[in-house]
Amino acid sequence: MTAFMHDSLEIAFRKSGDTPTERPGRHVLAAIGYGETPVAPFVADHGGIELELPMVAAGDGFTEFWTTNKQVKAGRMGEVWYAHDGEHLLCAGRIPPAPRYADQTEHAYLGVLRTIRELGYPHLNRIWNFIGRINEENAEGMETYRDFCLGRARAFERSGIPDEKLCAATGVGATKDGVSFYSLSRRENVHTHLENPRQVAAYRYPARYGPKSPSFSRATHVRDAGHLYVSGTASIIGHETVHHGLIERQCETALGNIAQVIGDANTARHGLSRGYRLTDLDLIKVYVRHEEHVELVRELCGAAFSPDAEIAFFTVDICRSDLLVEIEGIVR
Ligand code: 3EB
Repeated sequence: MTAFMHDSLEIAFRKSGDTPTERPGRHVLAAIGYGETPVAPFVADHGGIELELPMVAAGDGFTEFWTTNKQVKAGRMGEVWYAHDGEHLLCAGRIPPAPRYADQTEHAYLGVLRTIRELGYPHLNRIWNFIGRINEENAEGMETYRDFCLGRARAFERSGIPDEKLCAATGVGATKDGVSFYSLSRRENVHTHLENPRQVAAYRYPARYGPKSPSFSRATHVRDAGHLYVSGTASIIGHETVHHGLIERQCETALGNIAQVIGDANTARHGLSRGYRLTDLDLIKVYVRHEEHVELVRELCGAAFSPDAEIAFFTVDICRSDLLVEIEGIVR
């Protein structure tokens, strides 16, 4: 149940209710519940931060534990909660249910970008976003995902972060209204952000997908740790959704897109010293729009990934209403 990330940072999926086994010399950076009810971040008794994402139905939850071998400091800067260990910084926040999200998303992201700068961990590895009612319209008739993308893009623009510095991300639905997010960043700039030659960069998607494009790269490689964080990946070729209504084909296309991003040719193109295969991925999350597709997706993923990989499945909406499945993971 445990995945060692490198000497210092470790991420593990655990069943809800399991308390983290106290191991000498390990400190909790964050305990992130993938549960039923949203809980905004707070500093917990273990000294790290805790939050709960509304991502599952009754009883199926789990907790993602982030631990480190260094002392952790946790606190709050404005609306952003953080925990850091001298090398890694985890930030988290929650936007409560609202009639529109652009302004509050911009504010929340500006808060994250300020926090990573001021605490001295300005280089982002990875961001996760969980967006309630993601495919529903806001008070102005704009789809919530597009509304969210608008605020996020404005925050990166206002902070002067160019597209080439955008990191890997996930943007998916949630089971309750409101937006929850968390990020991981580092003190050192040891990052390479990867694109997929089969896909248009998300930050260059044409305007028909929304007033501002999604702000993320397809994967982020962290040189010293040797980790590769793979973004949420779906059945998109170029900028278009392919295989409308066909779950098996969409799942295979998403897996193919990941294989392409992490494979020898693409990693070499980005200057990395080696490439990876689907069987190198771990800490995998699979988001499936329809409950009745989960069994088939579980089979396809079971065949594609290593039998030793941690894989969690969620039934939530995906950012485009024609997408049926999205898959992410980490190579370590
Ligand atoms: C895509 O490729 C599918 O908005 O942060 C994947 C990963 C997707 C991250 C985000 C969206 C996001 O466009 C959707």
